[in-house]
Amino acid sequence: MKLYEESSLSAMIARASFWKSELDATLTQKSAIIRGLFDADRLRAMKAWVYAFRQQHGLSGHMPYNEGTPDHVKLVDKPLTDRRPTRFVLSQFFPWNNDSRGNGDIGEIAMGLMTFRNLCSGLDPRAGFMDDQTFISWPSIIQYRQGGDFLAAHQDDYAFQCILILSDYGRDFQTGGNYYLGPEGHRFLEPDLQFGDVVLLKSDLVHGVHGIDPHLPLDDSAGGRWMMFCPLARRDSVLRKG
Ligand SMILES: O=C(O)CCC(=O)C(=O)O
Ligand SMILES: [Fe+2]
Repeated sequence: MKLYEESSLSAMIARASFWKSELDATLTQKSAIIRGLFDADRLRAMKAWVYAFRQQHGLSGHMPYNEGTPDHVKLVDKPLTDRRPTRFVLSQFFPWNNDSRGNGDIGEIAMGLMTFRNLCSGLDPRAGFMDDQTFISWPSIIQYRQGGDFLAAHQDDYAFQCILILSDYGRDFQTGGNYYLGPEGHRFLEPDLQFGDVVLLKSDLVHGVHGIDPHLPLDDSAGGRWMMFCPLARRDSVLRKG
């Protein structure tokens, strides 16, 4: 793990070629953490907004993704026999709902992170934005609830993953959290993470999330482990007509 303390995402975006080579060198075998980019109260307000959205709308079933899909929250629960076993609550906010949803800051925060991720991955800065015909990317907020929500070890498809941490190990939950498999084997990353950190992981680094407080009952509280990221996917593989 390599820690960078930075106070401005736009300053980092302005020096994207420096950050690209710095991260290319760092991320081959370990993760990077960028600390200090966001005001904690701003992030807490965003998290509270997402939780309130879920209390108001409830959990939806699976729905096809297209440019009419509403913002929604769903339980993702895939058994150990699945290709990517996991269990968590996923809230998704799509760029085509920007005008109507009034969800304040999510789009703004996500756009900065997406731009930084794109530039450091060697992609067009607007890759995944609404006007990109090839890729689509959208803010997704995950809550791993107490009672054992988890994500099995996996690799991702795209350049690197950029995860905004929205909970505190030791306060919001006591056990579990992010790990990766480095050259020396298993590396439990979560104790090094703080609320507001941005974690960068190269997509071919094997990583996952150990079960969150599995000794506690599953509940509907706002506790547990929270993070935001923006999946980057090919439009034609995600968006379906109808
Ligand atoms: O929650 C995390 O720290 C990791 C999430 C992750 O790896 C993913 O969504 O692909
Ligand atoms: Fe991942």
